[in-house]
Amino acid sequence: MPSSKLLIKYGGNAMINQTLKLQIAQSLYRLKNAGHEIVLVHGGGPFINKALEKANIPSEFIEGQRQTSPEAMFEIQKTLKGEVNGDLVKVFSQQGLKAVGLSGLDNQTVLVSPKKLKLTLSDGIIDEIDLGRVGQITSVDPELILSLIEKKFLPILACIAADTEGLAYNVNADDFAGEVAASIQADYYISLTDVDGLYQNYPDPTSILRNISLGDLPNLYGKIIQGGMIPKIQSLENALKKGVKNALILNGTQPEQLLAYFEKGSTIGTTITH
Ligand code: X2W
Repeated sequence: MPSSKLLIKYGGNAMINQTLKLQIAQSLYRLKNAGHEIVLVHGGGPFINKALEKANIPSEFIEGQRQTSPEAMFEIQKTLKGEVNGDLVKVFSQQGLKAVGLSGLDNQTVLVSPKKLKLTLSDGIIDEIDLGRVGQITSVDPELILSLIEKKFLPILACIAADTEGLAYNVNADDFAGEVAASIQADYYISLTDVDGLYQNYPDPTSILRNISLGDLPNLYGKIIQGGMIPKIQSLENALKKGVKNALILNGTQPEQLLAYFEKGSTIGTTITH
């Protein structure tokens, strides 16, 4: 496969195990040596849950977005940047990956405004929910990321961004990854999930859809795209519409899938193209 610009979204259960993290780093090392340019965006939902619990801060998700008070934001920033990003940079650097830890705050790479969520209630009334410090991305400046990958660094971005005043906001990692993938015009936006792809009939492995097109997606929501997959696929769809060439769902708990797909050209995961 010719070398490509890869944006990889890493989060959820694929992150909580140190062995998996090490295997991902080793796979990325091989891909980078083969000439691919790699940018990693990470979440860390399970780590945030633990940190908020420890700090006795209640937390609730509304439509896949964590309602975030200023106190919660303080803990989230410490967890994502100080703990999760710091550890990824350490593990990846030890594998020779020239890892650089960043967030959307660096060079104002990602700017946000407060996210407004409108819910239609059963009686048809539209309610606007205040999510607190949850950011809706308004712009991404790709310059810093592009200059790093050009010099063979591997930027690792935590999904935190600020408004124009510098106030920090929590951004859903899938939303963040999709917008960054679009801004750098990635050849592949790879979402490392906990499953092997998009199933027509979960968990029958023969029912995984291997190739679908952007135009197929509207008919699949609510049918085979359900629950936690909805925001992930919406983020892939958004990125494709903004110029990303391919979107790919792989299983992050099976790190060998990255090499199987990009080195061996194996038919695995689900690829979404234009
Ligand atoms: C997410 C950010 C982390 C994330 C949160 O607070 O959990 C919002 O919901 P995963 O591991 O990719 O789920 N932010 C606004 O998305 O992490």
